[in-house]
Amino acid sequence: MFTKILIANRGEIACRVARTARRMGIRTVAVYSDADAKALHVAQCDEAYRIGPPPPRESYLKGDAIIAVAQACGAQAIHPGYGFLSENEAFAAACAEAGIVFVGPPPAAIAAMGSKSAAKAIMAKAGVPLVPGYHGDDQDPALLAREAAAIGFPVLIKATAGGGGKGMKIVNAADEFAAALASAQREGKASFGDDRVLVEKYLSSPRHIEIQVFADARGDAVYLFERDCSVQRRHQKVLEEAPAPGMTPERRKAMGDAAVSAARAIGYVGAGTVEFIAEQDGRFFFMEMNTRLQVEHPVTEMITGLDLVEWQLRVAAGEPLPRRQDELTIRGHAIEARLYAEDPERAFLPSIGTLSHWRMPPASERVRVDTGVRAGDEVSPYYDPMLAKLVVHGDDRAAACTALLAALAGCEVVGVATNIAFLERIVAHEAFASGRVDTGLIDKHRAALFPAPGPTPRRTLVVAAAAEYARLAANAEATAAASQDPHSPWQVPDAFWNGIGTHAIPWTFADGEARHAVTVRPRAAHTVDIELDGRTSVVQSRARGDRLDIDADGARFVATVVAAGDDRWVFAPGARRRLVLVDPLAHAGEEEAHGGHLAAPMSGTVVAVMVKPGDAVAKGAPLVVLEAMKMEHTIAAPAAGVVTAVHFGVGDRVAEGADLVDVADA
Ligand code: MV4
Repeated sequence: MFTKILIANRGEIACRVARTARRMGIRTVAVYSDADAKALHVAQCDEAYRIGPPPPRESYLKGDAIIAVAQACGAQAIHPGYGFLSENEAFAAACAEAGIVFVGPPPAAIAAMGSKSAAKAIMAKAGVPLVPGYHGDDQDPALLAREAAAIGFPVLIKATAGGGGKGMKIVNAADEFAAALASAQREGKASFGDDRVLVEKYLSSPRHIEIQVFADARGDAVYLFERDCSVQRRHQKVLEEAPAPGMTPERRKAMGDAAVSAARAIGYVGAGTVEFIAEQDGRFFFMEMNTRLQVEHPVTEMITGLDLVEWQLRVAAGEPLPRRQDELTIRGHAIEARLYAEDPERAFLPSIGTLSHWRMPPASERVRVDTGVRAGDEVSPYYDPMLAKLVVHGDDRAAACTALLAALAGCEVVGVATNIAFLERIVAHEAFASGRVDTGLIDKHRAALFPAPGPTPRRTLVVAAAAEYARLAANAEATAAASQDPHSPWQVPDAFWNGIGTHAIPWTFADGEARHAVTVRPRAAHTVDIELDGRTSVVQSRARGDRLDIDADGARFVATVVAAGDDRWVFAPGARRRLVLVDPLAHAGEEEAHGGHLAAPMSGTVVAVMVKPGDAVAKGAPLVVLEAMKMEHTIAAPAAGVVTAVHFGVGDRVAEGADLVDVADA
């Protein structure tokens, strides 16, 4: 076995690989970009080396630099994780050339699966079922149209070099074919520099079922059962589970055998995944093979009790597969939820910022949290916005769903927008709970999954007010403790007696457009009356670390309230909400002065400034263009006026909420 490996990746997967290596007594070497100098994966490895600036092209994709680090520090193998160099044939070959083991398949196996049509030809020969279709070399439009008619509409045109849904066109009838073909060819050319296409029978609501395979260098291969990854949004997986709902032992064996045949057909070694799309009646068809360890491998680990990274390292070191097919069994049910730094309310735009508060549910037999971040970390625009994977296990699917909802409820994130509430809605939705998943689930249930925000729950406001009072009392005590004068009234330690205890304190919390007036009256130490909407609640609260043990009218629960500026993030059972503490004095008079102040809707880089102070602008005129995660966002004038100030220039980085431009009313 290796004594030292280099991990050519970042984030959760680098941390996850390091964990297994450490357990196996293997020393670990991290590489990092300037954006990751203080990242968790760097802290968790035994050694770390800088490889370049933040953009992946200049760091995590620089194979030569990474191989040079491995050679210099004496690492015998490189684990590429997923993404980056993991499916790069040239990198796998360069490792071999440098005398370093690439923890992955042989370069030829990567190459064989790189082209969709070539992969399909290999699979057809190996007897793996394919969607009825044409994947030949002849790209004559008339021939393609005849093939489409022979397959029967609807058909799907796919860019041969494509992936992730790019260059895919559904064609419902013969007279739409020519235009759709031209469009798919243009997209293929633009995205991949390759305008070749294939044509397939279109399945309207398939399921995405993939088989985990493993092969060793002696020619043995096994399958580690299936994962159902049907719940996706724009080809981005959201929830993955194993086993697949409704899978029968016979179909599992048929798909497993087909996947093993696929692996054998290309001389595969290591961890791989064979993707199928499946009809509701159970018929399945080969889609593609991923020649890497996948993001969602933990659900397979949870149901098999195995460590796939350990298997990868053993196979890469020349050992045989640790188990035979007849020694592999499924226990219970596992589900993974991907937590992304993205904003479901803003078209899932990636959200960047500092994780000012970060709490994940505690790990246990049933809950696993794989993450590459910790409180205080910066979520940068350079890399994938996945923050963590929450993986749960239950005796059956219903138990796993329950465990996942509980785990999601324990997630508290402040500093970036996340998809946590969206995940909670999907898992709680009947379509998911019933196991009737397919790739159209999110679109089909859009209304339920993107509800308009409802009224602020009373509990949210009660908790926010109790926390505000606790904060005030704690400040008073801190002031007393810091006072030099032993006779100062501030020395009286009980907030109830030191002045703040004798007044009713009014606070207003904003939730979107709504305003909620709350009055807090101290009654005794740790006990207040909270009046809201004409009703009074008796609330006891005691701080425990950054949490509050609350008893509100006899209901006991634990809550966290995180203050960030005027924002108050409330996390309590059934409540996950941002309120804004409205300070009646702080912004007095501001309304007028900043009437036309325009704030950055997201963090990003200013890529264009169209105006200067003194310019008259019409309503809707573009003022500034921001770029975040390769998407452009134009800030327009909300009303006609005159520009009084421009606070940033082209190339400046701005934080969400920063003043960009001031416009005075015309
Ligand atoms: C399909 C299909 C329906 N019919 N092929 C999307 C990405 C690519 N890897 C394969 N994809 C699909 N191919 C035929 N003949 C539907 C999809 C598809 C899809 C597949 C798996 C998971 C999610 C999906 C979401 C939309 C479309």
